[in-house]
Amino acid sequence: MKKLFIASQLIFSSVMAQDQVLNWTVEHAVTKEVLDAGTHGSVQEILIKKGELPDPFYGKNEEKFGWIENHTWEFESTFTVDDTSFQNDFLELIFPFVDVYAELYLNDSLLGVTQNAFRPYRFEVKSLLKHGENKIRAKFYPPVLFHKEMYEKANYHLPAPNDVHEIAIAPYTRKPQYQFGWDWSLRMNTIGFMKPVSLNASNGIRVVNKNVVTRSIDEQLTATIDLELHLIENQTEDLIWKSKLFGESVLRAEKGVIRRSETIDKAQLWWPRGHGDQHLYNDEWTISTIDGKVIYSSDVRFGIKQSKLINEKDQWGTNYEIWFNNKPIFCKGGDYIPQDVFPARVKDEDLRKMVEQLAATNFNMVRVWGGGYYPDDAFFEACDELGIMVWQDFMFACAMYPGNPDFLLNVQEEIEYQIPRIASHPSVTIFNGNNEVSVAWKYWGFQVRYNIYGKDADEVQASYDRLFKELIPTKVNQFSAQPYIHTSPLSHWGKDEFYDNGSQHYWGVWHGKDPMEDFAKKIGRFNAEYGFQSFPEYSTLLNFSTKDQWSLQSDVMKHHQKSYVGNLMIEKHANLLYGKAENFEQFIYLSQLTQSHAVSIAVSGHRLNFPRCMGTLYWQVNDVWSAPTWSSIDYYWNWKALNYHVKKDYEDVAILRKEPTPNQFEYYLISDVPQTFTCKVHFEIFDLKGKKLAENHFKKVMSQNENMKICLGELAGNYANQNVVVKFKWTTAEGKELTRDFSQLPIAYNKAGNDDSKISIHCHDSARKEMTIKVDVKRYVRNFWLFSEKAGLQFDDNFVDLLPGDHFFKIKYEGEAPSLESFGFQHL
Ligand code: BMA
Repeated sequence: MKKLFIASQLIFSSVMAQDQVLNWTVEHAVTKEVLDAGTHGSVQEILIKKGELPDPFYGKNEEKFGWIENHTWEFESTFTVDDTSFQNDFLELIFPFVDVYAELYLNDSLLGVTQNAFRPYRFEVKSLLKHGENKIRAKFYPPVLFHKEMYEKANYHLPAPNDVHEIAIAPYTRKPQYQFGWDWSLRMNTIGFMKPVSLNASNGIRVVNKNVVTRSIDEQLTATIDLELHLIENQTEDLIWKSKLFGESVLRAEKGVIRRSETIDKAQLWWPRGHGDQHLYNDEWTISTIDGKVIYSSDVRFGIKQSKLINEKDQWGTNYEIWFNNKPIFCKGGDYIPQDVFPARVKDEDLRKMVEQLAATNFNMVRVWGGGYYPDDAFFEACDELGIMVWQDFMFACAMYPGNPDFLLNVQEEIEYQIPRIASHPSVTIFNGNNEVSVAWKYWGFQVRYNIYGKDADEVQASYDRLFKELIPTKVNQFSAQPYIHTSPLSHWGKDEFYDNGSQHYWGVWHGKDPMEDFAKKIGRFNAEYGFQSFPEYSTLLNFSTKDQWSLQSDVMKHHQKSYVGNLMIEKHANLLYGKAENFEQFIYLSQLTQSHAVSIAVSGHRLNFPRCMGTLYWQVNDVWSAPTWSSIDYYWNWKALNYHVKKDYEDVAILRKEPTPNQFEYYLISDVPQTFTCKVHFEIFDLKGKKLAENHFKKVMSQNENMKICLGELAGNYANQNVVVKFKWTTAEGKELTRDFSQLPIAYNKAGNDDSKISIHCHDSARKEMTIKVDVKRYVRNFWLFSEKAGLQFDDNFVDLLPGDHFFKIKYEGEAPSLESFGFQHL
């Protein structure tokens, strides 16, 4: 018998006190060696660990991994079941995340074939288990092998433009679509168990999901809620359900769900951050048989809230508004993709850290994009605690999907598990059927490219309707009270009228030929994607390249750029804004400034366009590997310029700037918060030598979603559009003071100036792992970027404009302290 672990959710009153986590071996498909495979992790990771394959992120090593998909791989585990375990009602093998086609055999009997990485597989195996030693075998068929025959015989191939294999079968396969290749990801089609497999013992009932659904909240704040337990098999006996909050009730399951409806007076509601508290109720549930035997018990945390989507005709076109507890909310955030190309490497603490970073960036919403996988509970729990609304896509992206009965049944089983699990979190705000599938079919030339016409085209369209307009919404309604929309975006980019209707993914600059300024002008009603690529910082580059490869022409840099548009698009816009870079290091820095500029002008355009525009989510928050992409936080947790700047653009009470024509600056005070409060604004104007030229202050009563133009011309005489620095200080509704500096210089000003800036360690608290770096600048510098060879440092601020004098950067670090020599800087 291999290692024993206590599973986190111990099934109550099992005779077998501990659930067993299985340890695996895998037979090398070519050499036939038997390799240790641990509790979980892909074949690819096992071969890396063994030393047979190198780090796939490095250089062009990705190319060394393709052969793995041409073989079947066999895993095996031997485990012991003792006699007492057989006294339990159920002995169950639970496979939470099998990637993906695997024939499973227990003691040589076929248990089943797993066909979906997005749902757990559970097999009740008591009758198949032996007293003593047992053996389980899993034979994995990579998707390409599994579908090859069907693919070769098919009349037409479903469009899957991101799948880089010649046998492009991503849409037929229920596993993370980005692993087939994406424009920000290498292809890494993992094979194996992405989470530990365990043998669990339980008695009486087997619970799959526990869920609390808010059905209504009236004006007196009386809420009606449903408490639900989803069971594997229906239970026809009466059961006693004890709840710490709601007392005892005798109930029976119907269609596999035990449900009780309750009311809460004076409910304390859950609100997104910035709009109220994130109240969470804690309950304890116990289920017993009528003669008092406890068969299940669990702690339950839930929130009371209602969200809805309003998507109706209005004066501008068709709106797209998220309402929370009956109030419209302006949504600010970004699109989240998986945190690694290897899902088995992502731990709960990584998910939590990510959500903490979103909160630190002043997000109130995150969109879980449909080409990845459904996040674990730890992600949603952190969103519940930190007040981040979740827009949850179903896992379909940028391809056309089958609609035959087998495929629909496969998806049905996936979503019957995922909908109640995900919707039980109060932070979850809206479900969306897919990413860009509808616009892809209409506008991406699929019919011509994949030769799909007539009856075939009708079939593709009918499959879309069955999946996204029938099956998924029916299940969302059955298992949740969440709003649902079949796709995002509802409107394509391109024609002027598109921007007036529904959700928008604005790709006119990156995928079209629009000028950069259009980010500020082409504003959808809800902007669920828009963005621009940049390169990650030097320490990240060094993780995949050597300095002699630091050029856009090197094979390694080309290999890491997965967008068909290529690195030239970054170079083109960086050159237009800042002029040609002097060297590659400067180009990296300018690429980040260009990206940040693009998103920043979009965000102020979007926020100031309220109420016509009700949301802004930039593409993309994070990365699955180290490469130039649209991310604002790189694979090693380094914030790019974009993340520092968007944090300021997303403040609930913010000062934003517009530049309607070059070198003409307009400042706005804007507030999203529900409180009406008096905002005190103070500003100072300096020349570039640091001499104060003017200052002034004013008070303004701000109500929710109000914005006010700050007329510098009136308040500060003729400095309005001069080459000066404007420093603002203002108060939030809680009385906190915020600051933001703006420079009114041409954007590329001073790029080639002399550099006599100096940095030194000002203080260092090694116990708290905090350090302050002093930066002494002799002349006015812009976008001063302090960086380090050590990855993942948290700077209080960065990419800031500095007047001559001393400035201080506060840094938090993990592990070893960075040395002074590890730091460097860039500025304009
Ligand atoms: C949208 C996204 C992603 C893609 C991005 C950049 O289509 O949904 O599929 O990575 O644009 O091209």
